[in-house]
Amino acid sequence: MKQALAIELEKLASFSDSEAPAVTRVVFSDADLRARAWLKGLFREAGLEVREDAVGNTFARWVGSGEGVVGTGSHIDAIPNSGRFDGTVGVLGGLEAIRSLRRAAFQPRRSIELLMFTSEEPTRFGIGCLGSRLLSGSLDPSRADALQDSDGATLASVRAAAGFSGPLNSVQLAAGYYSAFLELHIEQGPLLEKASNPIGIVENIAAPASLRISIAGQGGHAGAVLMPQRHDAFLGACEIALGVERAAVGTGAIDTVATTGVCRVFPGAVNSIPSAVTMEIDVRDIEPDRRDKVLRAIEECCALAAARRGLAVEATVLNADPPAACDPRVMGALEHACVSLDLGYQRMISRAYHDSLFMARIAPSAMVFIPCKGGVSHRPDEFSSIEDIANGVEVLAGALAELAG
Ligand code: HGY
Ligand code: MN
Ligand code: MN
Repeated sequence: MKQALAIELEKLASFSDSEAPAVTRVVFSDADLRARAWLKGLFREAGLEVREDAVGNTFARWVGSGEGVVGTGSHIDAIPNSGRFDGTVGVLGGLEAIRSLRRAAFQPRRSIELLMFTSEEPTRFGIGCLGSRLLSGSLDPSRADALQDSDGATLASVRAAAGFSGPLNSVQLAAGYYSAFLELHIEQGPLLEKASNPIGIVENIAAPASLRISIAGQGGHAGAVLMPQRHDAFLGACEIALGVERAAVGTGAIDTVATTGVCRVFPGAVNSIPSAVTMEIDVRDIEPDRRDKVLRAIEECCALAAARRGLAVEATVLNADPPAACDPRVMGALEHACVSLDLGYQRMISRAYHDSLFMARIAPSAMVFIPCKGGVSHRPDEFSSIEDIANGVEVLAGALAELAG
């Protein structure tokens, strides 16, 4: 199993818009569509019934003998210049868990359905988990279709060009569609490796929020405009970025994090004073009230920078989601699998968000983590060993068998 899975992970990493070992696979890019086509072939080869919804969420079902469906899955889109294991371990690992149960002649009473979610990463449309938000009824379909990428192309036009048509309001799943949902994912943090535990069982998923900040200044000639006359949009952005850090550190809680991950300067010429800047800011905490305090502090910082520098600053909260609690019964199934496999595990929180954050709104859900080297993720040197991945697959298979049996 290990060798075949390692080869498949390698092949999936080859569908990328950056040089190996980095992976870039933005939703509905050509690399993404080629990866999807290849994976659907694997799903069919494994004897699964494949369907796609109007936003490209892909479902591969092993039909059970009775009622009910247990879901598992993750995403394959990858942020620019990132790694090959984030998300993909949950899709290819989920497929391998199903194949291993079929090889063992297991007969599921409930169907087992593997999902590949559309656009877990916020890269193209600014909001993460687009596919699972729509599946769980957490995002208004018309607002989703109107979301634009940095070229001004809407989700509606991009998904249609990728072959996904149909109304987005057909995506939401009926209540109770899944009796349980599980996601296998790399930890994207250092705790499992530090504790030498091969498995993490996630109890809570942190509450993510993101803002878009638009700053308009005056611009002008870098030589002719004297310093007292300037309204430099980039210097406003610098004040705001440092304010973001101050607000997060200022809560005094180690669980509060904030990042200015995007800062686009216009016109971007060395001899032209920046006239406009767009920033995207990511704020997270396991306590939503504390996170919202940081959002408010950032908005105050924007108003101050605007007043101090004679800028127009607009802050838009793109999303501010509640955290998710994982389900005790589903976590129990993961624990039972660890015990029967004699694998050490620990319960933990996920500081990264995942599609499970939204699946937990419509199904009893839990996540199983495996270690990643040095806790590194969202970087080309992201790495999980095939032994660790195989452990995660075996725990997932055991839990699926319990929940679907
Ligand atoms: O940003 C996250 O937490 C996830 O990796 N998209
Ligand atoms: Mn990610
Ligand atoms: Mn991920």
